[in-house]
Amino acid sequence: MGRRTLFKGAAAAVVLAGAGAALTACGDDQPQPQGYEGERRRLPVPPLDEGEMVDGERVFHLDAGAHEVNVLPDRKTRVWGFNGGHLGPTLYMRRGDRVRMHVHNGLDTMTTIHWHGMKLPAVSDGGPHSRIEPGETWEPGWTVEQPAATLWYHPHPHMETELHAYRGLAGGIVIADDVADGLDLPHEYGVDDIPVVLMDQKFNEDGSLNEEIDPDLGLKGDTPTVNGITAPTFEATTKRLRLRLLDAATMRFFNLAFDDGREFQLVATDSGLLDAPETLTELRMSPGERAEVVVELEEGETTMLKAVPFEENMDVPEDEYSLDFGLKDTFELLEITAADSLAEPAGPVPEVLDPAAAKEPDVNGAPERDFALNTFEINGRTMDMSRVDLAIDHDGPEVWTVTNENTDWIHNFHIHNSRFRILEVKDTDVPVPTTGWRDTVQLPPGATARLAVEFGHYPDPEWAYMYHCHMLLHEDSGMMGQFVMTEPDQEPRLNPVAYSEGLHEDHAAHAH
Ligand SMILES: [Cu+2]
Repeated sequence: MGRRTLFKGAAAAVVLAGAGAALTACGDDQPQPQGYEGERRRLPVPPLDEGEMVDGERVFHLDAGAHEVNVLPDRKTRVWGFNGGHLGPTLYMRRGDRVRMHVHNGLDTMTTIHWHGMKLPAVSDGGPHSRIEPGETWEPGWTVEQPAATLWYHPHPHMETELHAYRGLAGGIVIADDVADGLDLPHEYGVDDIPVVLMDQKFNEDGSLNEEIDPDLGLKGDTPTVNGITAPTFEATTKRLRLRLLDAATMRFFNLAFDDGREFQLVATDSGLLDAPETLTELRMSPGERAEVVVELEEGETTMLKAVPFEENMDVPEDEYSLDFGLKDTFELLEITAADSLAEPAGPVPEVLDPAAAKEPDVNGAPERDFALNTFEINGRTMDMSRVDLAIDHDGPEVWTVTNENTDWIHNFHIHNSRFRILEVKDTDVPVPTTGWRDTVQLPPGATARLAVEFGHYPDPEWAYMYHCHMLLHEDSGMMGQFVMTEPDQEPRLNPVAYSEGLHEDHAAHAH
C-alpha cells in the first residue's frame, strides 16, 4: 500500500490551525449551490444534430465559441459551447456510418476536441496532439465500428483540459444501431429519451465563473448544473423515460438516486447496452462516465433525481487532513413532473437487451500490463507529449491491472480507443460499479481493478492515444500516458509536428 498522499492544502491548513481554529475540511461541509431558489426552469434539451449526408459521409459542423447565457436564473455567465450556445448539440450517428467532422475554433485560444468512447484512428481521436489553433478548422473522419452507445465529446488540450471543460465545451453523442432500434426502450429524443449532462461550477457575485484552480481539488464546484442550467424541471408525457446520464464534471463523482428511493433500470453503461437490465436504487458515476437508465412514472406525480452521499465516503478518510472530494454532498439535480395523462409503453422493459454484450473477451495468453496511480503519476512518471509509454502491435485484447496506490485519494482510469470489461476489483469494500462494457473505471483508495481491454485496431506509428485519470486536475497535472497502435514489430515514431507546432492544414486528418 502506498504512502499517505501529501498535498499542499493540508499543509497550509495545519499551519493556519495553530491557534485552535476549527477546520472544516470534511464532508459535513455541505456546499450551498447558487440558483436553486425560486421556480425551477425547464430542462434545456440540446438540439439533436444528425449531420448532413455528403458523398456518403455523415458530416457535422461544430463551431467552438464563447457566449453569455443564463446558467443561473438571475445573472449572465460567459461560458463556452458549440454552434452559438452553452455546451453543444447531441450528435447522432449510426453504426457503419462514415463520419466527417468540421471543428472550427472560434475561441481566442488553442484547444482540441476528443471523441470520448469512440474507437477510431489516433489521428482523428482529438487528444492533446491534435491542436486546433484559433480560427482554424480540424476535419477528422472515421467509420463508426461499434455498437449503439452514449458517448461524448470534450476538450483535451495539454494541461488545460480542466478549464476548457469547466467552461462548457462538451456535448453528447448518440450512436444508434439496429439492435438498439429494435428494442422496446424509449427512443424519441427530447420526449422520452433525454440527455442529462451533469456538471458543477462555482460562480462569482457577478455571475462569472470562478476559475480559481484549487491545488488539490481543481475546479470542483459547489453548484451542480444539468444540461447547462441550475434547478431544471422536465415535464414527462410518457410513462417510461430513458435518461442518458453523463458525468461531465471536472472532478466530481455523483451518487444518483431519486428522492423517493424508487427503483430504476440500468440498460447501458459507457460503451453500450447491457445484455440484460439491472435494477438499481443508486448509481455511482465518476467524471467521464455515461449510463442509460429507464425510470417509470405514475400520472401526475413528481420525483427528483438527486446526488446523495457516498455513505462510506469511498474509503477516503474523514479527518481534517484528507481532501473533501464532495462525496457526502446532497444536491437536488433534476425534477421530473409527470403529466396527468401519460403515453403507455408497449410492454415491460425487455429482459434481454443486447445478447452480444454478454460475451467477455478471451484473455487467455493476452499481454498483461500494470498501471500504478499515485498522486499525479502513473508508474512513477508524469505525462510527456514526446514519450510513447507503450506500443500495442496486435489486434487482440489485453489485461490491464490498474492500482490506486494513494490511501486517501480517489481516482478513475479511462482508456481511449477501447472498451473493457472489469474482471475484478480488489483490495476495497467500496461497491465499485462493474457491470457491462465501459471505458472508465472508478478506483477507491488502495483498490486494484483488472480490465479485459479491447482496442480499436488502427495501426499508425505516428499518432498516440491517451490513458489517464479523468479527474481533470489529475490529468492536467500529469496523470496520463500515451500508447501507439502499430503493425507487428513496427517502432512507434511520433510525428513531431503533432506535439510541437500543432496540426496544420497540410497535416489534416484526411490522410486516413
Ligand atoms: Cu485521479
